[in-house]
Amino acid sequence: QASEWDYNAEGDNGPADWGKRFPKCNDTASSSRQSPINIVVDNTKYNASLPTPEFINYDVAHATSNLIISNNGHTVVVTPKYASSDSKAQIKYKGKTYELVQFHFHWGSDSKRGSEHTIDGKHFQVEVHFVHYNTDDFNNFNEAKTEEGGLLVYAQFLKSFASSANAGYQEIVPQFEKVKYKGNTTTIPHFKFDTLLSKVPDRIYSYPGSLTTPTCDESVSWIVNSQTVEISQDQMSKFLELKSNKGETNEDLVNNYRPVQKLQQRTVETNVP
Ligand code: SG7
Ligand code: ZN
Repeated sequence: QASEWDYNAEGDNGPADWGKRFPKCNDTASSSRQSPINIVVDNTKYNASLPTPEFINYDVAHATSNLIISNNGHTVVVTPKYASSDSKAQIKYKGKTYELVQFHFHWGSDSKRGSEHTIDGKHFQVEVHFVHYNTDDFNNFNEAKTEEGGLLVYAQFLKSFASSANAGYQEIVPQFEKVKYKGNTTTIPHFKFDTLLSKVPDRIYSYPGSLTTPTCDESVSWIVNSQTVEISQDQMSKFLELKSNKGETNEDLVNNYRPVQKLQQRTVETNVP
């Protein structure tokens, strides 16, 4: 099927072939700015005036709002559905305001893989993406998604290490069994999203990039938090029960990360010397 793509290196629809049907996914032009990338810490540039992202309403749990969790076959996406009077979660960064539209996960079958970004070649087992669009310059996510400066994605690495469950992720992960198959959806109560993040301010990496799935639009300002959050092995095991299809065959939804792309002419900035 022409619109299909997957993470399978062996087939014809895997990351190395995305560019054939989705030309923006090619990383070969010197001007290209594809994501994810490997962050080489020694090559990052300290910028003393790089602002710390400011999280707005990440500490609010709306009593009347729900979150929709769905399995789209590529990941599990969590989407806030706000009541009109609710204050929306936002990030302020470099003078622009970005509204959170959804967050989702990339993960691996073991601790040596799973994250999309790598730091000095090292993967983490899970990377969470908090996807925001620029509400100062665009009317909605779809208008912003193809445009330079349109999106901001904040990346948080997770590792399964702790023996006790992470309370923030415990709001979500036990619900995975209700969205085991592609197309499954459920709702849960709104909770405070700051419980999903390592505390800020901290060392961040900031660089211009793209969406990491087709159509790979080069519209994303990436902020990668260097600090990891620990979840329990039991919580990690819930990721590994998810399926990428509707249940007719047994296809695990796992290793849903794009390989790192060429840095080309870009510089990764950091806020800590
Ligand atoms: C995941 O990553 C989903 C996509 C998302 C894509 O496959 O979260 O979103 C939905 C609603 O399915 O695509 C346009 C978009 O947000 C790429 O996002 S990412 O670059 O942060 N990984
Ligand atoms: Zn993502």
